[in-house]
Amino acid sequence: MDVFKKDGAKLSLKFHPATRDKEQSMDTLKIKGMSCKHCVGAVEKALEKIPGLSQIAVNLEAGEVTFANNGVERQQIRAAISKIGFEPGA
Ligand SMILES: [Cu+2]
Repeated sequence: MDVFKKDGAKLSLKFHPATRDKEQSMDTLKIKGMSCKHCVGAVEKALEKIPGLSQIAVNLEAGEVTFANNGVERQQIRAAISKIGFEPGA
């Protein structure tokens, strides 16, 4: 988590294969259909179950979720959102 507070540190990790599993990138995904904090909670819960995702933050106003992704296929994330009744963006 601290890694993302220091740009220099994040960059240097990329050049060290041994630290690869600590390497993460922040992703954003649009989500249609969220209307209240319960929707937000449902999306957060669904994504927290996926190993490799962390720092999950849903923005209701923007209709999107931001997360740190350590190697999870985008399609898998979209499927988890569809499964609970929301419409993920591309
Ligand atoms: Cu709701």
